[in-house]
Amino acid sequence: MSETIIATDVVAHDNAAREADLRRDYETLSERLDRRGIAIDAIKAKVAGFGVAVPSWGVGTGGTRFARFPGTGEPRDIFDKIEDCAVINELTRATPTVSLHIPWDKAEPNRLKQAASRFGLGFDAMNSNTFSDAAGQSHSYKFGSLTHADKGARSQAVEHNLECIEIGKTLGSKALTVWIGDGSNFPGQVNFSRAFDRYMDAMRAIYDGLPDDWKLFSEHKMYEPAFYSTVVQDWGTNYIIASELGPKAYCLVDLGHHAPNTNIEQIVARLISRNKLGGFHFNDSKYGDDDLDAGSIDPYRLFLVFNELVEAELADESFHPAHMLDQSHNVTDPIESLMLSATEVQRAYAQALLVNREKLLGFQEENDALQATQTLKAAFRTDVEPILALARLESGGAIDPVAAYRASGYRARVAAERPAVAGGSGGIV
Ligand SMILES: [Mn+2]
Repeated sequence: MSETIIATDVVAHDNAAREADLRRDYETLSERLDRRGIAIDAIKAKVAGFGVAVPSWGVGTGGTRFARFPGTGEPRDIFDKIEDCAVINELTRATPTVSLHIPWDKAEPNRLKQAASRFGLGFDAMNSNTFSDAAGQSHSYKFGSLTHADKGARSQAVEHNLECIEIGKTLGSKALTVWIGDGSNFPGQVNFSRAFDRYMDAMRAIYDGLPDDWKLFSEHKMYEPAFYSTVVQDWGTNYIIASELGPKAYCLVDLGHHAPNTNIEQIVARLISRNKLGGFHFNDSKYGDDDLDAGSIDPYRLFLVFNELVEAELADESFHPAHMLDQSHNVTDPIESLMLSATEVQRAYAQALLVNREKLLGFQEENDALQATQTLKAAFRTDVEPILALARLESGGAIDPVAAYRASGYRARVAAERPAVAGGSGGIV
């Protein structure tokens, strides 16, 4: 039995005030779904089995190029971060794993493993960092890492990725995510082809160090920190990388790493069709890589992405892409944002499970555009909150995670234990 951080009586007390209403709402929804031929308990079981990883860097307050306004009780180190992640999972029962970032979270691997297993947490993909310089490293990444003109810098970046794999082996991780900040700020600054050739050589060296049961995720991003060109700029380049590296290499899609209005769900479908979709970094955006909370701006787009994922899951039971949140919390309590974001991702999944795929196929075959799109809308419009809330309750979580969290006084308690830090590690990848 795992330890809990939030007192169980606090959660039980908050749940008790909401449970009768929840059960009535669930019963009503059950009747409505029954009329559509959908068994609500089967949807609930799938939702209960759905997990999304929390990034260790997400529990600290984020910032912009202009400023960072620290919150209270911010985690001082990876062990505080793991406790914050445990709180998120305790209340939502939707985030059973943590994704680490090296070197930010570097600590003795067995201590990390113990700290997480105390709360029943596991580890998701390892994330390397060659987009900023760590203290004491020989070569700077100011002008690139895996694609740097200098072989010494490239080798150092490869070695760092191999070290992340070693740490991950002890932790029980099964994937390495590589995102590089390499690119250029001026036309002519780098040669596109030479930079990509160097990237592929470096990635082949990392791929060769990957255990057989691991996956290598490459993550594309169209701009930032380089503002004229990035080396892995879009899904096309990402697909070339994953295809050429081999069967353990997959593409990772960060929802924020595309131009505004890009049809991301179509990119998802393409990658699925070639068995190269490795996983997601969920967040939301309005203008660029805004790293806003998942589902906060365009929940319909999140639903449409899950519509593709559910289609793939129904066609192939072994289809299990990695799910992780990757967002920056600048004006909210990161724990509250991450709890709600995990719930939003679950919600999109539940709604996508409600799509009547037989009807949809019929409308597509008949070229009935209006009814086809209404079939999707019917699923999206369904308020699945009672399904999510009952799944949480039955797994030992909170019917209303934010209410239970606020009632627990956790933030005030850790604020007293953790002195405020002016800088602190943050970061968005
Ligand atoms: Mn990302």
